[in-house]
Amino acid sequence: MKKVMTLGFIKEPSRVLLAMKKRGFGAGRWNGFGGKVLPGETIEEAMKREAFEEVGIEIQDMEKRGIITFAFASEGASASNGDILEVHIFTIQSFKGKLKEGEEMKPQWYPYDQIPYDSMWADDKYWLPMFLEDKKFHGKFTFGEKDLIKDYTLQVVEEV
Ligand code: UAN
Repeated sequence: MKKVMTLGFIKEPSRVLLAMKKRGFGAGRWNGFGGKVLPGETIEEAMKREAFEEVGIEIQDMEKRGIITFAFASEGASASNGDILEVHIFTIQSFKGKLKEGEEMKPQWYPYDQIPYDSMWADDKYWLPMFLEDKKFHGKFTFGEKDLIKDYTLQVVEEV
């Protein structure tokens, strides 16, 4: 089944906000914040809702920077066999409110040269550097057993 998801990062000139996922799919990994788009919601509405629920901020300005499709080929992978996740990745350029830790996410700033790639999804080390350089991109990653990448494609694009 295909699930459409959002993933947002707040980026400053030398640091980026990551969040530790405390429960559910991807728990124990640093990532952006976000989640599933609900029926009747636009992707942007879902990004705003998740930002408020997970780290307590009200997004005022954001821009889509990437779309990555994840396929899970093996039953040993984290999602069910055959699942496709289409993740829309946003940079959050301005927001209101104070960042807070919630039940699902613990936010923390990381300097660009100290990103904890070993505690993130295996794909992040491929596309997050592009994101931090303000590139736009499309990608597709296939995961096999133990959440290892079996193959991938990743391109810089003019328009997301
Ligand atoms: O960065 C990610 N990598 C990510 N963010 C949300 N989801 C569901 C993600 N999945 C992966 N790799 C499978």
